[in-house]
Amino acid sequence: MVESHTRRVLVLNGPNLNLLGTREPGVYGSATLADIQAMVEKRAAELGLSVIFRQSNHEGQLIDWLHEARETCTGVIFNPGAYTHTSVALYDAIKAIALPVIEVHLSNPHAREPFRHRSFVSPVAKGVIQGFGPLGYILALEAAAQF
Ligand code: CA2
Repeated sequence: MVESHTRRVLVLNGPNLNLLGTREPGVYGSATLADIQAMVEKRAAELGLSVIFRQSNHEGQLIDWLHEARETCTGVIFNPGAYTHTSVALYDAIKAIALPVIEVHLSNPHAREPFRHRSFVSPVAKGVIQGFGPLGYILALEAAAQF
């Protein structure tokens, strides 16, 4: 169990987000994932939060990290990438860990192709922030600092 004074947030990133800043800047902006990590770590320190920042292209790895967070973290900020729109396994994992998960998207999936309009994560998320680029991660941190 995490002690009450410890606020540790897992910031989890799904498939292809390692490519940020290299392609499709019109959709995802020019910041790299390393840039976002630096922004998040800076704001987290100001908020007194400790942060674990991770990315994987593999669904099972994301699920293993969510399970691990149950023991080590007080909340999760999660950009599940395209798995958002496909993964019953992520839905089950988030439900199982019973931690507040804030779903974040750089773009606004509802302003894009219809296949991005359904999220398997939103029904089990505490809240959703989308369409604000990297700022979304910072807004999610502000929320995570409250629980
Ligand atoms: O807007 C978001 O953050 C998304 O989660 C990004 C996913 C997309 O499948 C979701 O619908 C919305 C895709 C991430 C792909 O990232 C790339 C970055 C650079 C170049 C190509 C892909």
